[in-house]
This record gives sequence, structure tokens and C-alpha cells, in this order.
Amino acid sequence: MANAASYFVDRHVAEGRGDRVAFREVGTGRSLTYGALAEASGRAAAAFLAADVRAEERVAMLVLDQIEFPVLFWGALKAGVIPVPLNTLLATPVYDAILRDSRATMLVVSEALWDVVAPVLAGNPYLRRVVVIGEPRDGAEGYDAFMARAEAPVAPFGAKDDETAFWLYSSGSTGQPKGVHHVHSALKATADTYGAQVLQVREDDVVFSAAKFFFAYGLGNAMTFPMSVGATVAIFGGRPTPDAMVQVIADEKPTVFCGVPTLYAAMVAHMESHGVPDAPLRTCISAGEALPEDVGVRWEKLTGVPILDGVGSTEMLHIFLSNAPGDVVYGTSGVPVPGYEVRLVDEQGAEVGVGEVGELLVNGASAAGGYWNRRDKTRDTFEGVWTRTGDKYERCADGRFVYCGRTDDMFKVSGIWVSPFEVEQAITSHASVLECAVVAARDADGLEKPKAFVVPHGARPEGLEEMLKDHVKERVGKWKYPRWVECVDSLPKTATGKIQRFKLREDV
Ligand code: 3SK
Repeated sequence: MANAASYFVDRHVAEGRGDRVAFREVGTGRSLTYGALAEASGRAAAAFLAADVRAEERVAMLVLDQIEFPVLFWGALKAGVIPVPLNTLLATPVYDAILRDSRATMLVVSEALWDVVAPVLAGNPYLRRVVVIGEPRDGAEGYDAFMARAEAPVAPFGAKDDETAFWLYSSGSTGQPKGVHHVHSALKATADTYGAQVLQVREDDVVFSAAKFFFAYGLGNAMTFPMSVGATVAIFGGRPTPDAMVQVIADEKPTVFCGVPTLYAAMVAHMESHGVPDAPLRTCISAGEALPEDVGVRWEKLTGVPILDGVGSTEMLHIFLSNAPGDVVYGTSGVPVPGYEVRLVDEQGAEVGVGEVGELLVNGASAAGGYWNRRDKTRDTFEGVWTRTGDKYERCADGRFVYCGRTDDMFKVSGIWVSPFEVEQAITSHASVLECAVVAARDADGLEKPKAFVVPHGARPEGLEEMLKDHVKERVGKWKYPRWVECVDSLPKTATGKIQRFKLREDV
């Protein structure tokens, strides 16, 4: 396959799909055909080289979901420059840390994000060029002037399959972001496995992903999967609030919708009171964290379309364990995606049996090469062909996998493991709860017991705390009920929607 841009972009022109719309922006009327993308990304490649960005140097992309994102991403790959899409929701000091860590020599930033990154640019020792998608700024060239540097589009350079193509920073649920480096062939590996065999993406699909391009989940959903078949993507640069998502679905009429559990929960609550948009949806998928059973059941009842819940990681680039079309069991993460192998191991590395909890390890062609400048962390995570996920799972007798929490989220009560996720599922099945997170807190004896942080759904009824304790006892077992219930307005989350239980643990 060599350069991934040849396969995902230029091949469509060679095969007669140049006039098909690849991307259309929600609300602006801007769109890009596959032919226009091939041309524009070739010009972006020429512009990088003309601007003296050299092959293998990193270009940080602090870019919203907009038409310029695919142009720059594929342009960088064509030039052999390494794009590093950055989470657009971070704070100034984190951008400072990532720009220094990556040693990016160029930054491209969407105009709307200029103010958050501008304070750290002057002090950065590596950056030689900053481009703003919008009006030029002090010390930063405008996008149009940058693109005008190209004399003619350049063809994709002859990359090797296992040559680094791009990086993503993994925020994880704890710690400093780590630069995860991925090779050219990893993109096609995820498209050939999850994209073709679970999502079953087709040329006539219109795909809408609430997860943004900078997130590995969004990059597959809204870039490589639809682009592997010449489908169309609706891109939305705004905040994925439940009402905005319902409106986009009503207006853009996607056939495929990609969300995360928190958003599905909020959309279900919204649709239950405001109605369901009319759209030709055929598949909905979820990842980022395990989907509570109740949310899947309510979504399917409202829309008639099941949610395929799966689990993936930035390290594996996309989903490797998933429910399959026609075979959905809510409350489980399904089975290995064709092309991936998984194992469950105990703390000594020994395989655990059916019904036992172990850490999930995965083997597949899309695994990252490692973490940039983090040798110890790389060696801990990538063990030969196996990648440690840090997720605890149980394998059921029927071969499905049930999520039990992060390796560091599980705790024991009276010597018996408690999965915070299981308790959370029970709590969120209560009609007065929008979402919740459970962590271990210590009682007066210094023993760990579950504590729940709960976001109520609507007005908080009298006696909610006691009701929830009884509800959990009835649903998942007497020892697992939360000894404390605290009502909060919102839960701390990563930009990609994962609950940061470590922050809640700090509070208890
Ligand atoms: O967290 C996930 O489930 C996920 C899925 C696909 C790609 C990336 C991630 C982190």
C-alpha cells in the first residue's frame, strides 16, 4: 500500500470517484469532492515543502473539524511530514507541554483556537512556522498565503508500510499526554477490519461522527473508514451537545452515526422529551467507554437502530472488540473484531478462565510503534505483538466480553471485587439519574466501599440517596451498593468523554 494517502485519497480519482463528495461542512455550505481533496492535499504537500518543513518533522495540527483538516492531514502524509492532530479542548499549559514534547517545527491552528495557544508560541524553541486557518496574526501566516506557496500539487512520496505516518497524543484517564506514533499501514488495517467488517461502511453511506478528527475514534469514523470506500462525511466543528447532534442528524440525514456513551445518554434524555429526528440511520456505534445497557435499550427503542458498542484505544488506533450487526448484547463489549486476537491475563501474566476477571491484551496490525520518548512506558505497554489495554474484562461462556473497569479502578469490598462500571450501570438505570461515576472511598474503619457521584436527571427527588442504595442492592448485589451518594452538576471527563475517576478519587 505504501503511502496511505495514495490509497485513501488519490485512488478514488484513478477509479472514477473524483466527483463524489468526500466532506461537507454542517452549516457553512462548504464541501470537497474526492477530486478536489486529491488536488488540495497535493498542494498542501507542496506548500509544506516550499515552507521548508522537512520530511519526518512534526506538524502540530490544532484544527477544528473543518474542511482544512483532511487537506492538511493528507497533505502532510503526501509530503512525508508527520501530522500531530491535537485535542482542541486542552488548556494553554498542556499545549505548551505537547508542543515541546513533540518538537513540532510547524503549528497549524484554527482561528477560533488562536487565543488558547498564542501565549506559548514565542517561548517555544522548536517552532519555525505558525499558520492560522483564517486571518494572519502577529508572527503567523494565514492559511491562504501558506497554500499559495505551492506551485503545483505533489504526488505522495514513496513511504514504506511500516514508516511512521502520524502521531496522536493519548490523554488517557491519568497522567501526562503521551505521543503515540502510528505507521502508514495502520490506517488501512483499521479500515479493513472494523471499518469493513463491523461498520460495513459502503460507498452510499453518509457518516456523521460526534467524536472529532483529533480522537483516534473520530479519525477512523469520519476519515479513514468512509474514505476507504468513497463515502461522504458530514463534519461539524461545534460542540457536540445533545440538541446540536439531534439537529445535525435531522438536517444531514446520515446513515451512520458515531457517538460516545455520555452523549448517547444525553441524546436519549433529549429525544424522550423532544422527539426523534427523521433520518435513514442504519448503524450507530459507540466507544470511548462501555455503554450502559439501559442507554442502548432506550436508544434502540426510540430510533429502531441498535448501537454497536465496542472498545478501542489510541494505541490500537481503533476498535478491536465489538458487538456485531445483528448480534448485539447490551452491557457487553461483544467479541474480537475479525483480524484481532485478545487474551485476558492475571497479575502474573497467566491466562484467566471463563467467568474470571483479567487484564485485556490485544494483538492486531494497527498497533502503534510506541510512545515518543517514553521507553519505560512503551516497554510496559507493548509486549511483543501484545498491547496491554489497562482494561479489566471478564469472558462469558458464550465468548462475549464484559467490561469490569480500568485496572486501577477495580476495588474489593469484603474481599470481593467490585467493578465500578457495574455499579454505575445499576445506578444509571434509575429514572432520576442522568449519569454517574463510582469510586472507592474509605469508611471509618479505613476499608474501601463504593461512593457514587450522581448527576440527577431533572429535579432531584426527595430521598434520592436512599432510593439509589436500594436500587443497587436489588440490581447487582448487597455488598456493592454505594455507601455514599453525592449529587453533582457534572462529572470530570477527558476531552473524549471518558470519566476521570482519578479526579473523583482525589476528592474522596
Ligand atoms: O476508547 C475507545 O474505545 C477508542 C476507540 C477507538 C479509537 C480510540 C479509542 C480511544
